[in-house]
Amino acid sequence: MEKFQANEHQHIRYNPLKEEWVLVSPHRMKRPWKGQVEKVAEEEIPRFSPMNPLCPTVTRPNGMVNPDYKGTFVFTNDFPALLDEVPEPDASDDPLFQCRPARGSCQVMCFHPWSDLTLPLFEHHEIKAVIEEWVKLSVDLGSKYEWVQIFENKGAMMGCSNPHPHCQVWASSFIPNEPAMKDKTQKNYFKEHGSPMLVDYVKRELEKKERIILSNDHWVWLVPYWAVWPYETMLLPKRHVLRLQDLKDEEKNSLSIIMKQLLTKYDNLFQTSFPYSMGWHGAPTGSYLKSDQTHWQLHALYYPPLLRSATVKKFMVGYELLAQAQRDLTAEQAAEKIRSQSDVHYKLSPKTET
Ligand code: H2U
Repeated sequence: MEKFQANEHQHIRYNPLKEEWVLVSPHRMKRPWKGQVEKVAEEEIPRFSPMNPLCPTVTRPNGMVNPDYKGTFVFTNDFPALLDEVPEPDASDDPLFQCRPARGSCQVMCFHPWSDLTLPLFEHHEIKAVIEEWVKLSVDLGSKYEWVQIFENKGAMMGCSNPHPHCQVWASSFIPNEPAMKDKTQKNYFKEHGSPMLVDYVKRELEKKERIILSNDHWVWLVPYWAVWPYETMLLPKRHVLRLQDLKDEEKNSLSIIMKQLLTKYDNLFQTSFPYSMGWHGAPTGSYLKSDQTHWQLHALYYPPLLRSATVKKFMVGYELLAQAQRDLTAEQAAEKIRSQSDVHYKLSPKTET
């Protein structure tokens, strides 16, 4: 029998953060990737439109007028999923009908006044301004709520309703499922090993060098060993950092640099404005600010849906919905493909300007 090779033979991999397995079937990738890209005609987005409720000076449908903002702009979501003051249900511990009160606040954050600009085409100082605003929201909302979820849905494919560069922040009185599971697993790992799981993980990945896409003095961008989406990645600090607000100024500067490189490579992969859902996970806030959260490590997650081209996406259906996630391309192959992309954005590359 042939010797096992991870890039050839099927196997299952474990995600210690979520206690989940993923089926990897690289033999289905027999056909070598020829790098062909199906280009899609990119929609012309006006820099300003009086009809776009995220643009400066526009009156939103609820009658509120946006300021003539020049950098970032944050406002309370006009259609929030979480409100702060609402009647509360009685807590129920019936094992089949458990219920708890939920309070919260939803914010929308515009990254820039221009609708036709995406993050990889921002200047570094403009990305840094976005990072500073994330820190501010994390501090302000975190003083009141147990969890502050910063997330960006980019592209119509991810259900984003508006091309204007923006993200959302939902803060809640409860820790949602994903971070709650990560809290448990990181706590257990810390108890057993005496060090934070993701700090150890980054050290091991830096030694192995199989899934690293980019790294700089302070940050590592990699495809996690247990990635589920074809081009799923994680962005982690090299130092042990609990929350966004704990980042030093030089770490925020180098985050803006690696984010620009990361998003440029993503866009170059299929020569399209790469759709994704991204977000930050760090130690919980609110009442947790007073307790020891050493087991946590700050990290960002990027979940892009694309599989083979600007139009062919991966569907999490069938086996994935009913059994467990499955992928063909290995995490190592995905890392190699992203790594090999140019650091010059395809829209700025002389080749594509003809
Ligand atoms: P998405 O594109 O990720 O859906 O984010 C846009 C958010 O902006 C969305 O949650 C809010 C929507 O509720 N919004 C307002 O609060 N006011 C508006 O006038 C338009 C959109």
